[in-house]
Amino acid sequence: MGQNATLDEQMLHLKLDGWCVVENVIPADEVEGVRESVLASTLKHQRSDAPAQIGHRTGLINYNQSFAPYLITPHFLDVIEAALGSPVRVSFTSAMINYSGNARGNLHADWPFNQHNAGHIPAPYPDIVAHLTTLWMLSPYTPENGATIIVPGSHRMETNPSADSCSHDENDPYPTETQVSGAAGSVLVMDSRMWHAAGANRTEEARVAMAIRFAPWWLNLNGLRPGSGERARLMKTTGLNENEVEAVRKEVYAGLPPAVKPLFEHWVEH
Ligand SMILES: O=C(O)CCC(=O)C(=O)O
Repeated sequence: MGQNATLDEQMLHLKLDGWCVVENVIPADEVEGVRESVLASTLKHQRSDAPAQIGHRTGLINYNQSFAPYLITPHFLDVIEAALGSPVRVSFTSAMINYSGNARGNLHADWPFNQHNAGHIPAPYPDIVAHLTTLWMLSPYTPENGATIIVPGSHRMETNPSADSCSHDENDPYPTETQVSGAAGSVLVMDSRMWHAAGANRTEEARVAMAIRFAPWWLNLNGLRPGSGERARLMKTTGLNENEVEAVRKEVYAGLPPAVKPLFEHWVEH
């Protein structure tokens, strides 16, 4: 489903199946520049605790702003706002470099539905769209290089493999799973409840991608803020760990295009 799919068609796909692909969010002649820039920043600021065979940088916006103008590509942002209501917030910006030989990941749903996180909506959770995961294909996504595995329709389950109550083992493939291929510059938009996993990279090339997640204005993100009292209390009461999303540095925020700023305003450092 591409740039020419109507918003209604994309929303139906997202509601019924839990995902859609928005094409040409980054134009074909600009995506290589963004890929090389994100790759360089990730290599420079690589998280030391990233899993083997994966280059990872959370809080990417602090290290690289080359992708920022594309967050407001109209035919992309329209989908996000139609699903979550307006105004929306960016909750996570992460770079993910899946190197040659990277193994298949485990099937999971994302924050705030992943039951391994301190901040999670307990399963069984309600059937509402509360968070979107968008995976930006900076390399073309193919079955060979590890295109994301999804289980269409699984967002309408009230649980996921991270929950003790779920009978499906997170390491087992699911019979109806499929991989989402796409051209570089396309974005896979998923309901964060949807069961998904990284595919195995059986090529010689790295698969370069970003995970940019979006929240509606009403979702509490404070548990992700390093040093916040709410985060400390959540981790203490659940005994679980939580992702950390570093605040957007003031000078980074000041340099963002004016129309992009509202997406990050809630997370600027105090
Ligand atoms: O790398 C992928 O294809 C999947 C990434 C993923 O599972 C995630 O960001 O939650």
